[in-house]
Amino acid sequence: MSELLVYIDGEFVPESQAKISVFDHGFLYGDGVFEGIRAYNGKIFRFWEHIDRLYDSAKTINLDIPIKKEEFAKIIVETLKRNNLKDAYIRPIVTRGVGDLGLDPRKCKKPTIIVITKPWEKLYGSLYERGLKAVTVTVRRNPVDSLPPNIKSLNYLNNILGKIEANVKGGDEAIFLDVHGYVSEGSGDNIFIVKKGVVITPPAVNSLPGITRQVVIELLQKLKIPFKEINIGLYDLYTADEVFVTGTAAEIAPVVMIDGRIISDGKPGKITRLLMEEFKKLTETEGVPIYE
Ligand code: PXG
Repeated sequence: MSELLVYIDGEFVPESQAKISVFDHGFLYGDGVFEGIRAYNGKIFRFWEHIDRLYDSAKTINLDIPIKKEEFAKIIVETLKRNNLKDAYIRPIVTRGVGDLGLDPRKCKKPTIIVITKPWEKLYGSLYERGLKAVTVTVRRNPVDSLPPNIKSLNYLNNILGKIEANVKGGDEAIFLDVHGYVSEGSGDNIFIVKKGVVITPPAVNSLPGITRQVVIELLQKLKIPFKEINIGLYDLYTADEVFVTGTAAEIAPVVMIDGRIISDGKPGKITRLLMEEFKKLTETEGVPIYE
């Protein structure tokens, strides 16, 4: 079988040869931004929302992506086409580019643009039926006035530290609190709770403004399910009727235990399951076609 191709700075190269310089500041300092996008059955889900967020992340770190959004989108579509993919995970990356060993970004003359595409494999396997066990972690989500957690940056050490702690504690996913003790998000997903028929998620101030999160909010409006965006604490998590996490990779995944507390009856909740079904329908109908 021939290798998949990766786009790097204007060229499509086989995966085994897809390499960047050791002087690239994306590698040296995690100085760059990325996205995680899905294509379902030949259609790219919420494509422009992801492109917009990529450019917003870049703007926040003062990284000027040297091509227009439309051109970037074309490169992504072309990468999928060359790899003959219909169901895919898409990873666009823009780094500060090649510089010297100093961290000054002014030494980096040209951002590096990379697009990796892979056939899709489900993230949590059987956990969609059984539900995830989550644990809160002692490491706090980056504060907004430090490294804003709203940026999808290549600097994911904060998330990885949380994930390591979850692994040690035997959790399927880490739940971060912010520096004030409010619930922030998972290591790679946003979090929702359901209490007395109301769906609640924290405002995306101390977390990534997830695109799946936004899709869920739209679904709640369509289904006329009451929804609130307010800060929540540990008490709200433990006493919720339902908890679920959302993300491009995770989609919507039920959480049935947090820090050893069983959520409700320990089974994925009714509203969670309804949202999972409705989300699936959307991914089957919406999206920007790859092959016209
Ligand atoms: N919060 C964080 C910190 C994320 O990284 C989400 C929320 C969900 O956002 P979207 O837009 O996807 O609904 C993410 C995205 C992984 C992995 O391996 C996950 C993400 C990125 C890269 C890898 O689980 N998540």
